[in-house]
Amino acid sequence: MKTALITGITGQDGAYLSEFLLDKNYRVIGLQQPSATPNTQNIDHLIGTDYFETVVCDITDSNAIFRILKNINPDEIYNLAGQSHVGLSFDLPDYTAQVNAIGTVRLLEAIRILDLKNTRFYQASTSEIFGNADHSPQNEDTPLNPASPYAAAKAYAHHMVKIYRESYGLHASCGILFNHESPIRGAEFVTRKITKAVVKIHKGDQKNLALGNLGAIRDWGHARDYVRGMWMMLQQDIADDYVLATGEQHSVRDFVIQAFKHVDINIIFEDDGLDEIGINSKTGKKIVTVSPEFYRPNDVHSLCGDATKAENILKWKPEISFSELIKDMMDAEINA
Ligand code: NAP
Ligand code: F7E
Repeated sequence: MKTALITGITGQDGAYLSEFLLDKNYRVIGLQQPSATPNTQNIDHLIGTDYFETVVCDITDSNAIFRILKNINPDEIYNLAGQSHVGLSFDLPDYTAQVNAIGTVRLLEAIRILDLKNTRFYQASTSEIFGNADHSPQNEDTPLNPASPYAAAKAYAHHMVKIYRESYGLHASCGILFNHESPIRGAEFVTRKITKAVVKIHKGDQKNLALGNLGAIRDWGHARDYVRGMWMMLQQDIADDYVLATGEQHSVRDFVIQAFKHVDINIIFEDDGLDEIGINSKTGKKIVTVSPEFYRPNDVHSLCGDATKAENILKWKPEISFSELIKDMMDAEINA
């Protein structure tokens, strides 16, 4: 039986990856941030089941990382721990670097110094490292041009993984993942914020949804497809970096329109910039507004991934479409 160590076990990807690996008969050990009130809602259904356990460890604590890696000597490490909110990284640049950049180096150093020769390492890299790229779609050769403290920290980690792979022969791969969502996406990310609000507005529990940059365009996939790709990367004989993406683009505004359709509300947008509003075409009520509060000091306006390399080498392809993603998120919200 193989042992996988997952950092960021309580997050969206940590939970889906755990389910995926347990199905493949792995023993899964998750690192969980210390907290007086642990945030375990995404993994509560796994706690207490066979071959699943969690260990308390903050990714900023080198000694704890060394001790845990020495004890476990895992076959695979998936480094998913992250301060993952791009907007928040502008307020917390120091902490974001400690977790997203140096946290990765702590793990790489532990593997190297403890001489864990059979341990394979996955790094949660991100499309944000491309920033506002000058060509589209983006692939593994696109120059890095980070536009936020989050992206800069992830770009540093991305480079360090390559440096450890080339300098010390570590089996270490970066998954350059474009946005992926699900019913358990954090509520502070735009897709989940929208699906939650749409259901509340439909039920009459909320009047209005205030958003930021409605014109931002993303390549959104489903987290279930992307965790499968993470695992596939670590099954390769030779470690390498891969883009995982759908190659399809939608704006935040489009996501809003599609989500409201699920509750039979047709929404029409009028005006632009901070004055843009979304109106319920039946009632004439204003249900979407724009607030400067949700704008970032610098935003990535458009991202689109080219996953040809993953398709050719890993035989990975996303199986869940954009409309199925929205349906999954909306159905879960309605049933919650
Ligand atoms: P997420 O839901 O925000 O999960 C992040 C996880 O990291 C949580 O378990 C969190 O713990 C943990 N964490 C945060 N700070 C930590 C620390 N100091 N020590 C230990 N654990 C810490 O993010 P996700 O969507 O699952 O994404 C997983 C990883 O992929 C992240 O690194 C993210 O930056 C990256 N990524 C995500 C996407 C995407 O679209 N989802 C795309 C590309 C890359 P708590 O639950 O206790 O906060
Ligand atoms: O924003 C715009 C916002 O916060 C998407 C993380 O998982 O994916 C994620 O980063 C877009 C941005 O995700 C609101 O300005 C408008 O342009 O959902 P998001 P993100 O920034 O793309 C990447 C790949 C990661 O690696 C990250 O970890 O939507 N937007 N209005 C808004 N965004 C938020 N959060 N809230 C709004 O009200």
